[in-house]
Amino acid sequence: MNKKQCTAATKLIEILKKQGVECIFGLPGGSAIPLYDALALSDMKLVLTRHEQGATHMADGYARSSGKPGVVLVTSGPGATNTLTGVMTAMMDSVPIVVLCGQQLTSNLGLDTFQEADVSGMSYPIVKHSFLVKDPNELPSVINQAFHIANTGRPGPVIVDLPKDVTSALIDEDTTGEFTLPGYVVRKEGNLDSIKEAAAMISKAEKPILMVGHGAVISGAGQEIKAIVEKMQIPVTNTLLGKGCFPESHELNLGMPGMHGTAYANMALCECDLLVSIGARWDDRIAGSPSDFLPQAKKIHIDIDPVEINKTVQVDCSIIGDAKSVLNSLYGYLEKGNTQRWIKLIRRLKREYPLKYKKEGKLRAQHVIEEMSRLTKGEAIVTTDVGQHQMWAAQFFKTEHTRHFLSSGGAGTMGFGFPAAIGAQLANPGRIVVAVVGDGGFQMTLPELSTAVNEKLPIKILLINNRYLGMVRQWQHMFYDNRLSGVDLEGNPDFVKLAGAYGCKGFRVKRSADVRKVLGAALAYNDGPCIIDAEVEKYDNVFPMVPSGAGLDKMLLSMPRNKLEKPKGGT
Ligand SMILES: Cc1ncc(C[n+]2csc(CCOP(=O)(O)OP(=O)(O)O)c2C)c(N)n1
Repeated sequence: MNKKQCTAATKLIEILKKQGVECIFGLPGGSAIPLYDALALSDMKLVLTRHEQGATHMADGYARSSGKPGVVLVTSGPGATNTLTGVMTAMMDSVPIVVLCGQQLTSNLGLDTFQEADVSGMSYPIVKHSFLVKDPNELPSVINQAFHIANTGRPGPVIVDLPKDVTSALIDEDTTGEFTLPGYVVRKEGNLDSIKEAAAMISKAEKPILMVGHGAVISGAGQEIKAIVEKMQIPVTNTLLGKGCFPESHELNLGMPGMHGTAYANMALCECDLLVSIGARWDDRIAGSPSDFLPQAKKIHIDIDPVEINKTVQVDCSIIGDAKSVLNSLYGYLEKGNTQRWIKLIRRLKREYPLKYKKEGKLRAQHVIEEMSRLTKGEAIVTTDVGQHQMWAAQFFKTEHTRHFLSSGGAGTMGFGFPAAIGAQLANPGRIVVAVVGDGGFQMTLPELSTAVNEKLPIKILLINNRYLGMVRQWQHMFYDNRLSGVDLEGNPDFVKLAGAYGCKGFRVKRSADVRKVLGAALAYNDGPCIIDAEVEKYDNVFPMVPSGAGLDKMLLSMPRNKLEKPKGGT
């Protein structure tokens, strides 16, 4: 080997380090061996996962909780296609991950050779960008571009497909990997005229609400939101992914709006005269019927991605820019109005329509989640899976800090919660990490228990075990005459024994009276992951509920006596 040359794979690891990468999540295979070989020769940490989907959700949880891109390294063909659910999950929620895929030799591409799959081609609808590298000399620049694209503007996943001959080739050791991307422009500051227009609308509104979404979390706009709320006395509702950006203990916090939002958030939205979306995209869990969404209210939309403006809900004023920067300049133009009567009404709604659940009878999921929230005092990083437990976590796990509530919002990917907790715990070694999962979704990425045990991560897996695919059962109960079809999880394992088999600790709780004691013991156990198998009421439903496709004014506070029509929305 010429002294001044190194393999492109070695260069790649060097560039990852320069990008600040601390660890890589993945699983090897033939076409990725040169990359794993370069890893072995470096001091980069590898987290060996049991499945590539798990690796992708780990990188995602790492990124959501830290703000730094997560990195995945897998092999070609099935290794690469196994990442696609995780890539779609990251895309739907604007999460920066870089997925490096081994690939067949460039000379074999298109010949249906062993484990050849056109992953860059098949990924285009679900990535921010995909690269297929054919020239080893371009690899360093492409890797730098991948990080730049993933983590600037509206973040998102980037796939880099790396043929084996490319990663094995020798390249100049001095290659720095510079690049220019003239077509890729990120607008940070908002248009000043639009900012002034928005400020005037907010200043004169009598019943305004701020709706804070993931864009506000990503831009780190928490302080700016708090400053505006306190100056203007405006209540705040946070989307599922906006949880924690504005403290939920604040008296002007309304919690989550929409399908399973708080009654007081939905009622206040139906009354407001101005709704300001800060990095929230009016998604169909909130604006079930976008064409007549809150017709009484003027709407302002602040978003870094111009594509989101007027995509579903038509707005009166839009500002394209980074939330933190836009709110910073907006603050200076705001003149305090009078929202006293509005705040009085908000207080009354919060008092009269609190979140509630039955305390008597069998153990309730809400009780277990609420107690875990109480014991961790808003300081835990919480990940969720998808289903009823996710919505109860959104309702009852109070979040005080930004990047402390991680959930698959847009994609609703079952199997996300537990591996995301592994990524979050690795990025935040000193924090308590709680994964709230259902017995259905947990079993989709369960083998990652080995990964968590190997890494000795003290994750608390709070398993809300109702022995059903609960959220689907709820819909069949409410809208399909309780004809249960394909939802009974008969055949579940004994999760405490299962924990033992993986070398992790298992706890079980069946009675309300034992909840505090068992959760306390789990929180005190820090030698590795533990499963808390909470055997909860099987037939509980999540309320409030706005049937999919309906307006917020159609919210149900409990199961009505009359037969319900099938929901109009798609999901
Ligand atoms: C990968 C995937 N498959 C199917 C679904 C559809 N789905 C949404 S919620 C749900 C039930 C989840 O059951 P469980 O994990 O036990 O949680 P629970 O609702 O009981 O709390 C299903 C099947 C999904 N969101 N993701």
